[in-house]
Amino acid sequence: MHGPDGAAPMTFESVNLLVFALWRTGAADQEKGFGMESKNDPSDRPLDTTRREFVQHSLAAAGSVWASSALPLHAETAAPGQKPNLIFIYGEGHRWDCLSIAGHPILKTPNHDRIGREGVRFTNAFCTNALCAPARSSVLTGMYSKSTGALDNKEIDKPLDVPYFTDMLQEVGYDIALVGKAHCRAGAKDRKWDYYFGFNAPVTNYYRPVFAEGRKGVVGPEKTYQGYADDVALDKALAWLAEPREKPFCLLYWPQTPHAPFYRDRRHLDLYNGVAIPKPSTFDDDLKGWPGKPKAFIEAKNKIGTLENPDATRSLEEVVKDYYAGLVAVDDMLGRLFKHLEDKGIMDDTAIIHSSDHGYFLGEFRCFDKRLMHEPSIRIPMMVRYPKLIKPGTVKDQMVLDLDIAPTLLEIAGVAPRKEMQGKSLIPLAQNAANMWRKEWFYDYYEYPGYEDVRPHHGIRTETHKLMHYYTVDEWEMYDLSRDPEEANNLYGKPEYAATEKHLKAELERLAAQIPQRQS
Ligand SMILES: [Ca+2]
Repeated sequence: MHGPDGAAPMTFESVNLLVFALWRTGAADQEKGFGMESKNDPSDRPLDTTRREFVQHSLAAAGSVWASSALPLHAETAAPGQKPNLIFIYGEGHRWDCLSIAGHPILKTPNHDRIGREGVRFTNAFCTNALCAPARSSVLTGMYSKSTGALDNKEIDKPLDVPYFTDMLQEVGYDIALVGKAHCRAGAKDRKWDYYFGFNAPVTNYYRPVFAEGRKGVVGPEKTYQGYADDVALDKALAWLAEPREKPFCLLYWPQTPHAPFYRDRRHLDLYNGVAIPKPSTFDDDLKGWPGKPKAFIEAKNKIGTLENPDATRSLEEVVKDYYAGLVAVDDMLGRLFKHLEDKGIMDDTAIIHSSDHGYFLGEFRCFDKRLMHEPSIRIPMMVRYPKLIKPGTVKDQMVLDLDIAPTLLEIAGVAPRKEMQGKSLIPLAQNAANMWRKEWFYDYYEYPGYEDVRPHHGIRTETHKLMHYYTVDEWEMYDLSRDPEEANNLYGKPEYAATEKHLKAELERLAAQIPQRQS
């Protein structure tokens, strides 16, 4: 099956998108009296396209992942002054399971939990490139690394000439701010933020942090501050929020904690003393030579206790406890942020989304950090609280991506996504109104050689399986996640799984070919 240009093959993803689009068209018809029952339909709002245009858009885009948000469904529907405020809390390497609402046995994260308890929590959320700078570029643009050209943590002083969703919000009257760890192309300082307080590095000094501050697109020199880095940033964010304004705001609060080197806030120096830290079942796989793992995995310099690494992960207990304590510090900060919103009486007028740039290995296969396509590295939290659109306590298990964040925030603001965006708004899914959703998705990682020497790889993740290819050395990993969620048993090359392997390889090739490659 081919798209109208005769070039790009129709894939599961694009078929899903097409059906998704046609379903939305049905919703449009309902408004016009064409029938099709759809209660609680998120599309029960003015639409700016006719059914004919809709189908044309859908067909034109069907052969490409560019189609993801190709449909101008919600071109500015809200009148000025009625738009909700938006807060995007973007955790740093925050694992999906490190929330008490996700059942964590040790961590207490009541403020994070509140977002999910009073909103929606997506239990299968993923990043598409588990590395700081490319992930941050992807959430700002709603596009894969391959399409933004921001592939790795290198060349981060280079501007990213793709519109951010925040640029689009600003165009329709939002005050926009980025506060905390930027660490993306140009540090995002090339944008005309109404307020900017950030740094463009993996991490700043935890106790004497260095930030640059700016207004209306003019950013001043870096200055050193006293205090725990993200507390300093939050103070600045709260001061900005407290300023009188007529316009709605969009605040990106992006803490750096708990990024290595894992320095804790003073009040958490003795947290977890005497607490036993569970050891992952695969922690001792190194002693057995990492059974089934390819050389590309084994040779990556991301193992706890390796001397080469300056981030000083000396023991499992140390790295895990410091990481947890960092997340507790962030949780405290969210409490302060929410109190501010409540004191101002705007908590329910503000849509709050929480996610993370990537996950984090905490001793699985003796690894720390991220980059690899294994579950601890790619799974992230994803929660949205906005009671005007989302029923409290909603839990969804469909696979959602970091690419979905930009279209989601745009939809809440009533702004049409760019057609180049490759994610989908999560709002229909949260409202149980998305009867089709992705069943598979593409992952890619590029940075090599470099820090940790994780070889480039890409892969496909379905609801039950994963196939990874380290394509520069032609090594593979394949897992049946439904039976082996810890990815301990590499099935690649085993004759009894040949059919699965063949199918996943074909699907991976098709997904990879769909995503436009930007020459950066
Ligand atoms: Ca990161």
